[in-house]
Amino acid sequence: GNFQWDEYGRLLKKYCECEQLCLTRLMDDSLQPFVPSYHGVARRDGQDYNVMEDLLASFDSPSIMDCKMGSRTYLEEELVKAQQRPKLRRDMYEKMVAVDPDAPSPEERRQQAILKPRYMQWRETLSSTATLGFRIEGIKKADGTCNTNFKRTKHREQVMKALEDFVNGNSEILRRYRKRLEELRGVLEMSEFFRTHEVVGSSLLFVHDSSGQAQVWMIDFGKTVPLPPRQTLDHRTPWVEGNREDGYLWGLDNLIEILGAMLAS
Ligand code: 4IP
Ligand code: MN
Repeated sequence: GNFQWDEYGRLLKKYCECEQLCLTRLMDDSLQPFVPSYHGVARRDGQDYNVMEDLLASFDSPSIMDCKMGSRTYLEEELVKAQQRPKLRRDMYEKMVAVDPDAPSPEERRQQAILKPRYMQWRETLSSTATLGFRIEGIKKADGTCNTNFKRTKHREQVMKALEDFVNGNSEILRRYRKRLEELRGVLEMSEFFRTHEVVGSSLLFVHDSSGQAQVWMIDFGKTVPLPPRQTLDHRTPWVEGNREDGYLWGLDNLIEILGAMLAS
């Protein structure tokens, strides 16, 4: 797969230059406590890896959730590429019909293929990405159950139900997650890195265990790219093509608000 571990128990993730640049910069940013420590590049059997802290190492049978943040899951440059030289994706067509046989247009059906932005946008509107600015990608619970079947988890109530199940109804864990997310939001609003990068396809990793510790980290920076000099984002303004806004903080606001509503009920 994509991951290995080294002799120190650190995580080896298949090398990506974009991710290397981000992790390197993040080590010198105020966001450092919210990302895995980065330990450089290692080579194994001819393959390069980024070496980072294994965030699960200090947990005892952890429960884990991956939330993909933002209102857009593909880079603007991928949109430009798809316009300049369209590449038909049969694999994405197949993933689409597996979820909804009626989703392809007549033309897509004839081609048995679709463009990547079209697939990504379809995934965004099917899930909560377009309406809430984040989506649950997967949950693995301490009891070993694993669920990646959240492609149609779209509405606030569905998200709440999934979160409730993730914490087994434990409101103390929910409270700790909310506190950590509020801290993260405060740091994001001040971070130089965050202000100057388009953050797409990045996730928040939620981890808790029966000892009661509950943590959240930012992970996956394969599509987090620096903006041109002097350009900045607020991460809340709605995206229109060209403004490069990613909706990350808008999604985090919604997620925090949802946790608050769950705690109030
Ligand atoms: C996947 O779709 C995810 O969106 C991937 O994003 C994306 O990788 C894949 O694009 C796309 O097929 P499903 O989740 O519906 O399977 P992530 O890596 O964040 O999970 P990219 O390359 O955009 O990061 P392709 O082009 O790699 O297939
Ligand atoms: Mn991811």
